[in-house]
Amino acid sequence: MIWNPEYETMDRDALHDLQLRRLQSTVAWVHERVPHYRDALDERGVRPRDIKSLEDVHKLPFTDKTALRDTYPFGLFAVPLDKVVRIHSSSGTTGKPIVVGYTKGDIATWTELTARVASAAGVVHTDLVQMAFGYGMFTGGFGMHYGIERIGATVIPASAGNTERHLMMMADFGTTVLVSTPSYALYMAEVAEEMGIDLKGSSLRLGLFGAEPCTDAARREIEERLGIVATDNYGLSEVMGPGVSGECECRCGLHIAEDHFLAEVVDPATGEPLDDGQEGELVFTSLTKEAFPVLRYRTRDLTVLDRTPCECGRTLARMRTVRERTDDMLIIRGVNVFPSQIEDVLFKIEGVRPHYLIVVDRKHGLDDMEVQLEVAEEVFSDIMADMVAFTKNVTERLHGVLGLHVKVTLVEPGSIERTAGKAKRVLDKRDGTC
Ligand code: DLL
Repeated sequence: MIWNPEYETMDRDALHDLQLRRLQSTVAWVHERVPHYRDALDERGVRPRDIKSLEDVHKLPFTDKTALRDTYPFGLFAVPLDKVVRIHSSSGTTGKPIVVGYTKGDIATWTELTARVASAAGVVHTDLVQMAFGYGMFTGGFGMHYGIERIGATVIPASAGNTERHLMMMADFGTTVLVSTPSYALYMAEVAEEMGIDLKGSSLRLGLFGAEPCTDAARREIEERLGIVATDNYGLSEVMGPGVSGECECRCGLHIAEDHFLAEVVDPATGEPLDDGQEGELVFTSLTKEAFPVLRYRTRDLTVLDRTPCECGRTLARMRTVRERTDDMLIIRGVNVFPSQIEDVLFKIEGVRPHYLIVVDRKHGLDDMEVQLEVAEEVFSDIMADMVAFTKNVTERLHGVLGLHVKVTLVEPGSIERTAGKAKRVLDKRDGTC
């Protein structure tokens, strides 16, 4: 269902007019209120009144994670704290997290946008929706919660973790929709199988998955093992959280809430704008945010934009599902490797389970890459010669795609750590050197 036809199916010329007006206000808003943006605009000699067309967005300075870290915690807020009704922060594995704030108006927008995403995915007011995103500093839980409640569906705020309790509630309550990361959905399937719970025969019919990449193979596996339709939605704390974009029933890209965010794709190396259809780094400028507006935020996520009309009737641009980030790339003995390339190879091999860990180290001055891989019981308990042949096959297929020798180690089912949130697929022990 289209939650807000007025905006989601807006004529694109009218949309561009709206975007321009909102862009002009945002630039004036940050110039007046946020010293970091004022300095960056002044340095480039750009005044708010210089924004006369949408193309003028290219005159604006980029914002990256460094600016957000340097102004920790509230330096980029455009309103005083007494106008901020909520704070979230990004996961930030090293150093200080990135703190983002929301006014009452921002929360209303966020609710509207997650309602759109959930609606586009197929949630209706009669659904019972089980949330397996964490409620806390992570934007996933609260962000999706309000939108789903807004639709009128029943939210079960189970939060992340305690998988057995999740499964028990699913069975007892008759949950129809699951909201989680795709990797957690797969883990749930595994635990359900161990507990003898038949998810395929349950009332579960739909999954809203996001916060991390999901390959086609992983999506198929989720659909098969849980007996549901799996949809993808995308967002990031710096821009808002979930609700930035999501798939409709056509599942041919994620519709971006362009009335609230101006999306660009740029060459990650040069920052030069790229045309629709070309892959590059996604960049967002917020158009309506009050507490934490962003100008040309470099997401590091790689995608392709498509502004052609979609069969669902929405006119909003679609972004291709995000498989890689610019900072995911590993350089192994001079060869560029994206973890998604490895995943693509692994998931095509029968007997491989969707749990693996890429371990990178430096031995005797040389990069060394190992893939630890869980395999099905039948493969693992087979005779030695078969295990050797299986490993050799995986090694050769990885070599074929990467042009690199990768050590493959088969590990017992269940031995790779599972998380209730975003899966960790890479362990780089090289101390940041490459
Ligand atoms: O992950 C917000 C979110 C929550 C989105 C729940 C969807 C559902 P952060 O923790 O700030 O925010 O992480 C943002 O996660 O830049 C992407 O690299 C990645 N990401 C988010 N959604 C997807 C997706 C939330 N659907 C970062 N596919 C982003 C691939 C995704 N990657």
